[in-house]
Amino acid sequence: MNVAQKLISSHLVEGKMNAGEEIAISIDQTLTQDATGTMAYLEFEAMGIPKVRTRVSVSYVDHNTLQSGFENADDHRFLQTMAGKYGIYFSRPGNGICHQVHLERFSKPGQTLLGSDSHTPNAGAVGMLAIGAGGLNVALAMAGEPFWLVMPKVMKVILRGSLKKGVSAKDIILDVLRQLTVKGGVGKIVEYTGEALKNLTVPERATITNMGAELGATSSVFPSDEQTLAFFRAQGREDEWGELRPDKDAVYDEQLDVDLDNLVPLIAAPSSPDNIRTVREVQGTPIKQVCIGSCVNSSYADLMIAAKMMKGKKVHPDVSLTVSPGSRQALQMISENGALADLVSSGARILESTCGPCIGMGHAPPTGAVTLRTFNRNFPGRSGTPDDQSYLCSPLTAAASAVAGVITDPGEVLTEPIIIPLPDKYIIDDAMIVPPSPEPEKVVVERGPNIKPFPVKEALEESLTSRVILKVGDNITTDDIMPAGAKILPLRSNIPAISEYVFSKVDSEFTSRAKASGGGIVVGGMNYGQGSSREHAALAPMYLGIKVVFAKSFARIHKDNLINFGILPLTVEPEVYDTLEEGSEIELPSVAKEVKESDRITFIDKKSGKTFTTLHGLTQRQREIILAGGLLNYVKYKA
Ligand code: MIC
Ligand code: SF4
Repeated sequence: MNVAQKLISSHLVEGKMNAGEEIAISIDQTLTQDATGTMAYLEFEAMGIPKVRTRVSVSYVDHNTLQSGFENADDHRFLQTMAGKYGIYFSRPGNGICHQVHLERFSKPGQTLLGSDSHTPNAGAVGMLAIGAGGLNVALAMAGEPFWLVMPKVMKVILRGSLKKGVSAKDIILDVLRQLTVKGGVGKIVEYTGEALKNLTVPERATITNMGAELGATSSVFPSDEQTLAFFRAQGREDEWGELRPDKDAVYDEQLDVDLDNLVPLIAAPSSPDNIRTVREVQGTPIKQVCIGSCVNSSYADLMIAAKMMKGKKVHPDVSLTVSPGSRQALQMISENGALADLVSSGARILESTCGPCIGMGHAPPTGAVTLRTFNRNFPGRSGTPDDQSYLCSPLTAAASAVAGVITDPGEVLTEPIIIPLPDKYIIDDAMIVPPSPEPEKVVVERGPNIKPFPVKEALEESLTSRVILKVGDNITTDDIMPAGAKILPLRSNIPAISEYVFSKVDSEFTSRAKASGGGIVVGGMNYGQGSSREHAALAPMYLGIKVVFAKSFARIHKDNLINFGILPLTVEPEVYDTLEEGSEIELPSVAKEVKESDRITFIDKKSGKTFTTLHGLTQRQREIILAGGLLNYVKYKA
């Protein structure tokens, strides 16, 4: 078996490990972050279970920390008191980004992790099976339920050779994205092997597994080997380490090669993570902003690289450089060894250890400006500036460019490679992680006025007639469906309020149209709903009465979220997509019966009078969820 198969088989509770078949796996650990966590805990609370049934569950606060009003502060209190009451560790605001802290302090080879954030596969760097999912799935996992997924194919990525001057782990994953695109990982686990692994540290591996989310992959994983042991030793967690390697004769479904010897610095140009160029191709482009940080490149080593590059130099006067450390540990390390002073004296603006500019929580770039980010997503407008020109690159490229004021190939300015060895010992201080309360019965959950109950849907109607109120193209992201940023993110625990912003960046009239017509249908292209795991991108449309989404194909997490909230995701052929128009009235004459009994759904375009049928592709369990009107109803019904 390969590593992915070993992880799945040791957690398999239902189904067979044949690619494409539905399976259920037991979940050892969960993580949530504040932006998805408030909903997830409200959902968990509704299940009436006194204590989480996982080995470890952690609630992080890292997305919403601006506290420009009472909303975020209320959410933080809610999350902390919920954690205390239900047996969950609480990582306080300021302690770091969930994926970075989880890797440092909680990850464990051989275990499974389900997180309500799409970059949860970050922890695959230590040989965990780490998967991103909607908050409701995570809530169920906390309640001890298994997680259902379609058994993925396993793709082997062989890393050969070694990294050269100016090239780093970020360039490896950018090369994989170049080869596979943002759709190339759908239905797959990407497993890394090859001789280059012996020199790749865990934080470097995490950069690679983290951005597997951008491939659309179910997860990404490395074996647990000597490098993993060195990391656990340095984290003072040697006893948590365990070995996990593929068998010598392990079989894989697909294979891809990356030759590190020939790799050059790469960059994702606006506005998709797979729009890959060499840095040289865009070298000399003037920039106005450089942001170093986010869950993909904010480790101690990443910050050290930036500090070494900036030492004795100044940020170019036209550039604003922000640095957001991934964790308090990383920040403590660079403050104690003096590297922070080098960054400060270079003119870097040091931000909190949070997601910050990655999710548009402050530091939006100027109008039309080029912003260079070590982040993982450059979807249009995500930075907070509607016409942003956002590029993704490594900390090496970012720092070299911050000094030059133009996009710069770090290989050309460095005289020798910068190598940051794994420290023998990280600073270990878990003071900002609050353990569950020893007296949970005494904890009172605090709920401010921003925290509203979540809406629930009725069972699926026998027949449906509704209008197409929006038609969009390929690769629509959940940032398009339910934007984030400093204005909207604080409303994550208030569905009525946040639903005012559904598709607001794509079509400012969407919500009013949905309300006027009592709901509607959305038509999308390929890879509909890529990106974030935010269930709000399904929950808020459900609140507005969206009943069906037709698309050429769906991204995994979003499709699950639609089903979880009773919205029927129907895949249609390109010819059918072409005939569906905004304003078309669509009838699904016997939708409930067909979901129940047939593998096809019939629908009629009332304008043209044409009748279509499409395979719904739902598993038995998904059918029952849709019929019940969503996963919560289904679980109640089962109970
Ligand atoms: C993101 O990177 O888009 C987020 C914000 O971390 C999301 C989660 C969310 O929307 O709260 C994700 O990646 O799942
Ligand atoms: Fe936070 Fe950005 Fe990572 Fe999402 S991608 S978890 S917003 S740092």
